[in-house]
Amino acid sequence: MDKLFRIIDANVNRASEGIRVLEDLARFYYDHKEISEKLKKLRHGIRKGMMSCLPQCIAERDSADDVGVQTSKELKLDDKSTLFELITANFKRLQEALRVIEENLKLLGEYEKSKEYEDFRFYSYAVEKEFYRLNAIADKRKKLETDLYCLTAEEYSKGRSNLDVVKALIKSGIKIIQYREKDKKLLEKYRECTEIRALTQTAGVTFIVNDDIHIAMLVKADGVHIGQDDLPVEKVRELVGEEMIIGVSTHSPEQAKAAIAAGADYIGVGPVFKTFTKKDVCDPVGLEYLEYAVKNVDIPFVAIGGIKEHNLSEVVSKGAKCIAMVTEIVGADNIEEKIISIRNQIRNRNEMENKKGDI
Ligand code: TZP
Ligand code: MG
Repeated sequence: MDKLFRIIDANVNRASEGIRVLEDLARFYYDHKEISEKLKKLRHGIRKGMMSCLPQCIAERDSADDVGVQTSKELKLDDKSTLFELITANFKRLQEALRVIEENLKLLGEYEKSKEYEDFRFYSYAVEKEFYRLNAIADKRKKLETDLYCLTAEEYSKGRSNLDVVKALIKSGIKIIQYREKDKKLLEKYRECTEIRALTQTAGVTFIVNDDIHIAMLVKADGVHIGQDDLPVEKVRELVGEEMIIGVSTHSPEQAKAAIAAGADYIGVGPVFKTFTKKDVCDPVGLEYLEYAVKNVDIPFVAIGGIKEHNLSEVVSKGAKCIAMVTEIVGADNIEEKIISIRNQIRNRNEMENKKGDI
């Protein structure tokens, strides 16, 4: 029976090492204090629970003669290439180790203690779920990192189809495209979105569908964008899951706070200026709400509404990092040239602002 301590020893180490990998990811990669603390406490609990039998564990330890080491090297089953794989592997390592400890403690007549390790295991399932959410948020943030957010609007596209516009946007290096189409039938919208999804997928462009959650889900878009009068964000999340981006149009600090609390991944901030593109939109909120967002909103946000080349610098100098334009781009004679010109302006203005900051 003493050999059972060898198994327990190996699995306390296995569990603690698995947690360490996760704890350091939470702490240094995701900067997430709460999850890193939870994992730290779990690691201490697992070690502390075994302190009383540490002498027997050490006595039975014989890593030099472990018959499993060579197998592990030969099989290379532990190779990984994504963070997701790393996270999954280490939670599984932790949970399997806890189960092994649990079972062996029973044989050693330590039933009560085995139940403590069962509790640790169940706790780890809950933290695993939180961790996956963290990973999903990080993935979604990466998809939202860009300067220019473009939307379709066929009626302002100078006779070009939504698809033609999307192709021109992709060719110009645009990294986020929203399909926004208020006048077409559902089936036509679905068909267009299917094609746009294929094009954006190939090009590595983030694709967001406005309003139609079911279309976003069916075509496997990266995200869905909803307004204040659409379904509540929490309910949309229930439908689309953690991996899909949810964007919400907001027009005031109160709406921003509510959207963030409800789990939005980014918010639209606007309309900054008067716009005729959105029919049912409120009056412009001006640069004031944008200033609020720059100072207070800690999720990605997109400045939108009436932004054109001639007023772009005002928006950039207020600190907006991502700017959405509809008619200015889809209605341009030459979309590619327009985008080059807008991007130059954004870059120049940012450089000016940075220089000001250096003085
Ligand atoms: N949401 C707030 S304003 C707006 C949307 C979709 C329309 C912006 O269009 P434009 O042509 O850039 O003013
Ligand atoms: Mg809407």
